[in-house]
Amino acid sequence: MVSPKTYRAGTLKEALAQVRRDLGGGAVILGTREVRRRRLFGFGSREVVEVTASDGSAPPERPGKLASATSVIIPTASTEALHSQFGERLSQLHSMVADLSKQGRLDHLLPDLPGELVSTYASLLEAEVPEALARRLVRFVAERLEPNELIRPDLVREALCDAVESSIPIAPPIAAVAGTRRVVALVGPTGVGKTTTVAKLAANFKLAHGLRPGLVTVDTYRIAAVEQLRTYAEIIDLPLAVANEPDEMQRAIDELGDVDLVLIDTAGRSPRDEVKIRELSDFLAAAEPDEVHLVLSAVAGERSLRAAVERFAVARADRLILTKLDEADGLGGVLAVLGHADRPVSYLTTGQAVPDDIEPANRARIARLILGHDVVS
Ligand SMILES: Nc1nc2c(ncn2[C@@H]2O[C@H](COP(=O)(O)OP(=O)(O)OP(=O)(O)O)[C@@H](O)[C@H]2O)c(=O)[nH]1
Ligand SMILES: [Mg+2]
Repeated sequence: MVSPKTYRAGTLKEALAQVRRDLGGGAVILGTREVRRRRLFGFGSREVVEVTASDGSAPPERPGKLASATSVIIPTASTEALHSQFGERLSQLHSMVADLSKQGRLDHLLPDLPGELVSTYASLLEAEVPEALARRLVRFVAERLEPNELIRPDLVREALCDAVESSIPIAPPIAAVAGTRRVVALVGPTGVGKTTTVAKLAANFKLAHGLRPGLVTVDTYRIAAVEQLRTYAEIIDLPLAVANEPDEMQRAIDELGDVDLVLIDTAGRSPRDEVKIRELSDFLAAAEPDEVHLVLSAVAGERSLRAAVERFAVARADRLILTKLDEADGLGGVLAVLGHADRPVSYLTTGQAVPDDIEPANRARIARLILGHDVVS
């Protein structure tokens, strides 16, 4: 075993990330503490978190008192592994945390948090949940459960799942019915999967629901974009119309003929490009859509997700579609954004395959994915 190493960072999460980068998923945490570090040239000092860890290849040596407590294995990125390690190690963690708490070593890191929930807190940070939100979630668990229930991993898990679920608003699937024309537009940043999702939705409404969808594209800036949608239209056997200008929009929709569902694919826009987003809004205003879904990639970080939600507000997006769940490592950033986006989630997409890799949003499923209790398959 490599002898224990020390990692310092501004936050516990950053320190744990360093440990994982350096020692891998099997790393054993031997201790955490807050230290004051003198700045260069003596200008004041700042608080940093120090984590002592070993590579976990053999039982840890005894670095003072902490080694008498049991070790903590940092969960790996794999959700299955996270799940099994989390469950197995939880009871061992409690005794370690109880020890640490007795020594007062965690109090300053996590004030007013019961020691039994420190491992839950750490697992949320591992899932990329921002610290403030992770604290709120574990506090919810602490308030929900009696003190003697906190040592029950099943109850903690259930309460945490409830806490996460309560911050995920869900929209019903697209309300298309035979005989009426429902107009639905997809907007969003570049490359998030709008065109692929339009094709998945169209194919499913046609094949599974027996409806007659039609496609409209306003992405006329790139020939390849029109061709991409045309290819799907041909394979699924759907009518396709192109609108080059906002005032061509109604003509394009009418050109589709007698359809139950009009799916409008739009050009990807950088959330920073206000002019192009406004241009897009003009197309949408002309289409008078019944629903506008903002498509967001689960791979994106919290900041860019937030920016997309804010900037696409002018396009009057009223629902969210989360794509690329199969590619995302941690969904904590998504959770943080959902809590503030004020828009419910309508669909999840879980791969490139048309039409299979799409599912209507389900609160429990999203919560389990975020917490690593469920895997995308
Ligand atoms: N892994 C994965 N890839 C996806 C998913 N959805 C779409 N993609 C892929 O993402 C890439 C971009 O998809 P598009 O549908 O062209 O994205 P877009 O938003 O229309 O892109 P622009 O029109 O250029 O803005 C393609 O390679 C898709 O196969 C998904 O759920 N998971
Ligand atoms: Mg596209």
